[in-house]
Amino acid sequence: MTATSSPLILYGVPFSQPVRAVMWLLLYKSQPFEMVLINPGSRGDNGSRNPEYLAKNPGGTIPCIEEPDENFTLAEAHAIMCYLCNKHGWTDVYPDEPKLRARVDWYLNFHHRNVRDASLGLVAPKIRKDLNIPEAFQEAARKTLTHALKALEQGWLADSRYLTGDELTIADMAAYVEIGQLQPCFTNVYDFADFPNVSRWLADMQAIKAHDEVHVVLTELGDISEEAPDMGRIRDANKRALAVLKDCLATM
Ligand SMILES: N[C@@H](CCC(=O)N[C@@H](CS)C(=O)NCC(=O)O)C(=O)O
Repeated sequence: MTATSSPLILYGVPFSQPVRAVMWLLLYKSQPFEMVLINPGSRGDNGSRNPEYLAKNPGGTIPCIEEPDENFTLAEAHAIMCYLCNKHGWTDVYPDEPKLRARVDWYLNFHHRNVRDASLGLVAPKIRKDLNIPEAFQEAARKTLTHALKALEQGWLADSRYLTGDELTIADMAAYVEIGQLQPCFTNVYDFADFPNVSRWLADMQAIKAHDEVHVVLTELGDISEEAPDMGRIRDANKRALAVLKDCLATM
């Protein structure tokens, strides 16, 4: 008799951008996993600030993964994606040639406090009213995002199809979950007219395997540009996304 192994656990909610990046990699590679709902910022049961979760990820953020059979947990979306690629040998999306890999790592480091500010400046103020993000912070984050998009437009995406070359990598997934959420087909909170290369890349990314499954939460939530959604709408969008994910995992 062979012992059955427990699947990888991904903690988080589909609305979280870094959680979506990890979900996308796993679905793209058809890697089975189980998603366990953890609410960001909550101290309650299933909250990311609950002591039980803090024992797994002292930083109290989602995503976090756990390999129960190996007694291993890991947080930070980019660390998780690199680990999974290293573990499974997914060199198509995380090349092992040193200079190609370095370009992916370059983007993954650049992402924080640059592209990541898309959420702080444009999405969180509408979705997380409880955080009371000051207008000055929002404005600074919007400026940071626009500066980062200029770097993508004039640098990363000026001469190549994807961020680090002509092949898709985890850098593209990490970037798209932030930038892509702003598009008119989702939250509709940013005008990309000044960024033709970024717009072309956004369209290309929509055709990547598992894009639609990963973004169900945003399709469900819809346009938030005029009116901030209430908690019920956000909860329903997350629920629907989890149901679609469950179906998707069942057919893998
Ligand atoms: N650098 C982290 C950021 C994770 C992050 O900010 N997650 C948010 C949800 S999108 C979170 O867990 N917030 C809850 C909190 O900080 O209390 C990563 O990439 O994993």
